[in-house]
Amino acid sequence: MSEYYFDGKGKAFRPIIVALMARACNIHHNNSRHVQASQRAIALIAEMIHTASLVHDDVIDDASSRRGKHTVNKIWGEKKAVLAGDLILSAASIALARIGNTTVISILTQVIEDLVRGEFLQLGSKENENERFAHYLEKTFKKTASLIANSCKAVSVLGCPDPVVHEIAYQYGKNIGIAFQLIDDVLDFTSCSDQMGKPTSADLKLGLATGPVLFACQQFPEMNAMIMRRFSLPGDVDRARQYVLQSDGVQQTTYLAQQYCHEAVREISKLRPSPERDALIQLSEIVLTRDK
Ligand code: GRG
Repeated sequence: MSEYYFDGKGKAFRPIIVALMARACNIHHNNSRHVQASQRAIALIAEMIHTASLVHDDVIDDASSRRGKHTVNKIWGEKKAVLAGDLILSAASIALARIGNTTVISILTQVIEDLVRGEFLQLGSKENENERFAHYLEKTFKKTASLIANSCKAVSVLGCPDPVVHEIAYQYGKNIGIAFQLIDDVLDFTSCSDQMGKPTSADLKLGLATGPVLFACQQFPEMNAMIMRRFSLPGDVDRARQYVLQSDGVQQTTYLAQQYCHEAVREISKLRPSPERDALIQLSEIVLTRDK
């Protein structure tokens, strides 16, 4: 059950970023093979934490499909899915402890707290319209960007003693992570289930108002009541979807993601030139143009 998602079918977005960031930082310092092996372990640990959170997320959302196949909870039931997620997280913790660096341990355990707090933020909603967007961005950071930001920071800490480099790595990961989630929220409206490997309009069905809805609501204030009742009345999901598609919500969310990507590029450009730094710049383009 724990091995089920390690089938090479995920995008491996996090380990790719982490491996590139490690090499981009290593340009600033001469590193041993031992350090490089520890950085590689961080890339694996990041994907393991991600996978554990997907398994648990699917239990919370009662999801039936992911990556074009049945979820762990759908096949083996909720109890075993929770334990399978725990087992993946345990394996990640053991691998993290083996690296033997307490700074890196605290950086990556912060991610686990953020993931759980992000999930709690998603369970709640803000009644005050002005607080909604800040709440959404905080949830987005905690659920998605923290893992990328802190894994980037961890490899920079292992690879180079300069705190300026650590901050660049963190800021790149944070900005690219927020952009990644904003586009994820756009794709929930614009992509089809076959492409995504999971049902679309899933967020509305879960009662969630993401970027496209929050922007659409500025144009169509009548959406407010639907947001407040978490799209729970019959027809709410379809109506909200129509409002979003008639509004500029998708374009505005994409524009916001572009701003975060620009910021990520501005940060990473402070590192010394390297092919890996260029790849990280290119990756910001891929985040914006991806369709799954
Ligand atoms: C067990 C660590 C742990 C956490 C529990 C359930 C929970 C708290 C957190 C959920 C976090 C979560 C699932 C965030 C969504 C992040 C996201 C954008 C997932 C999709 O990532 P992709 O597109 O997926 O990179 P692939 O399938 O390519 O790996």
